[in-house]
Amino acid sequence: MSDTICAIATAVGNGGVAVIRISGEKAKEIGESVFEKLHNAKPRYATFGKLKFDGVVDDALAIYFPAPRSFTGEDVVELQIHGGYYLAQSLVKALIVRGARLAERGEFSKRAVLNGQMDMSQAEGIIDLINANSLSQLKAGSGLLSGAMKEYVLTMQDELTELMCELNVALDYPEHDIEYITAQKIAQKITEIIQKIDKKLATANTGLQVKNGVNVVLAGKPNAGKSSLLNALLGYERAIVTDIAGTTRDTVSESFEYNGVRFNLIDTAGLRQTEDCVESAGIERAKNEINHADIVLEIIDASAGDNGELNGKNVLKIANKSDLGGNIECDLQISAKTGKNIEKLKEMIFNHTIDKNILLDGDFLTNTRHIECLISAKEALIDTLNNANNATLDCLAVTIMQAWNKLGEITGDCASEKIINEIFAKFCLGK
Ligand SMILES: Nc1nc2c(ncn2[C@@H]2O[C@H](COP(=O)(O)OP(=O)(O)OP(=O)(O)O)[C@@H](O)[C@H]2O)c(=O)[nH]1
Ligand SMILES: [Mg+2]
Repeated sequence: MSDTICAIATAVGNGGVAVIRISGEKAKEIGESVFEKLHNAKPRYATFGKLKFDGVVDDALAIYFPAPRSFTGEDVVELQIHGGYYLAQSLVKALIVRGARLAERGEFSKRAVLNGQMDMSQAEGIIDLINANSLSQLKAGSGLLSGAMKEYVLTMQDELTELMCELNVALDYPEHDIEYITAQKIAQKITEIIQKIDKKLATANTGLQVKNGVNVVLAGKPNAGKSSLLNALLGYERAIVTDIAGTTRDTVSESFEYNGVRFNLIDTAGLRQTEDCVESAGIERAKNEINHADIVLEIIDASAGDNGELNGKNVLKIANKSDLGGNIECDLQISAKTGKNIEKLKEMIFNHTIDKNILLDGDFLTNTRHIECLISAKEALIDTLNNANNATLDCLAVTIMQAWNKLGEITGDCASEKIINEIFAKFCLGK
C-alpha cells in the first residue's frame, strides 16, 4: 500500500482519449515529472498543459485529487492524453522509470476499500456496472454501488450487536430468570433476522438470471423451424436454415435484450434417432442444453400434426408454421416465416422466467459471493435458534458472532486477505 501505482484506466486499444491514473504518496511528484503544470494545479480541477517525457510532447489535461478526497483515498493524479495505445503504454513505462509501479488488477479499487472509501459490495457494484450488457444489469450494478447491500448488511449487524450486548448483560448477572427471558427474546429477534435474509435470498434466482442472462433453449424435431425461429427472434439471419432435416448440429448461441433483461438463445440439433455420428454428437449437446435451460421452447411443426415429446414445467410448447394451418394443443402458435406472434413469444418467455415484481423493485441479489455469505449467516442463525432453549448463553454468543462475521464478509470488513485478493484479481487492469 505504500507504493505509488499507475495504470491505463481506459480500455485497451486506440481511441480519442486515454486516461492514466497514478495513486499513492508520490503521485503528484511523479505526475509533475511528466506534466509540469501539475505543480500548482487546483485540486480536482482540470489543468491544460504539455505532457513531456522521453522526447515525446502531447497536449493533455491533468487532474489532481489530494488525499483523502480521491477514488482510492490516496493522492491521485489522472492524466488525460491522446488515446493512442502505444502512447499510453509509453507514458506508463515513463512513470514506472520515475518511481511508480504498475498496478495489479483491481488494485485502485482494493485501495479504495482498504482506505474506507467504499465497501467491498460497492466495489463489486462498479465491476458489475462496467461488465453490464443489459439495462437491468446496469441497474443492479448501480444499486450495489450506491451502497444498498452495505446498508442492508450493516442494519442486520447492528441488530446482532444489540443482541450480543443483551447476552453480555445476562452473562454478567447470571440469575436464572434473566437467562430465560434473554433466550426467548433472542429467539424472537433471530427469527426476524432469518426472515429478512430469506426475503433477500428469494430474489437470488431473478438476480442471477439478470446477471448471467436467461438461457432459452430451442429444441424439437428436425425441420420444425428452430433455427428459423432463432433468426426471427434476433431479427437477422444468424443460423443456417434449409429444408434438409438435420441442418443444425453444433449449438448456435446468441442473445437479445427484452424489457431490460438479456436472454441467451441456444439453437440445437433436431432430436431424432440417427446413425450419423456428427448429428448424434449434436443431439447429445442438445440434450445437455435442455437439462441446463432456464426455459425450453419445444418447437413443433404444427402442420405435421405432431404434439411434441418434451415435458417439464419449464417447457413451453410452441407450434410453428401456423401459416400452413394445422391445429394442435400448445402454449402459443407462431410462424417464424411470417413473424406471427414473435413479439408475443418474447413476452411469454419473459413472463415465464422473470419475477416482474422483483425485477421492478431492482433490489435483488446478483452476486454469488453475497448469496453464499447470506446462506452461511442464516445457517449460523438457525444454529442459534436451535440452541436458544437448551444451550448456555455463551454458546449462543458464538453462533451469533459467526453470523455477524459472515455478513461482514459481504462488506469486506471480516474478509480474510486471501478472499480480498481473490475478489480484486477478477477486476480489470487500471480499475
Ligand atoms: N411455412 C413455413 N416454413 C417454415 C417456418 N419455419 C421454418 N420453415 C421452414 O422449415 C424448414 C426447416 O427450418 P429450420 O429452421 O432449418 O428447421 P430446424 O428445426 O432448425 O431444423 P434442423 O436444424 O434440421 O433441426 C425450412 O425450409 C424453413 O424455411 C414457418 O413458420 N412456416
Ligand atoms: Mg436448425
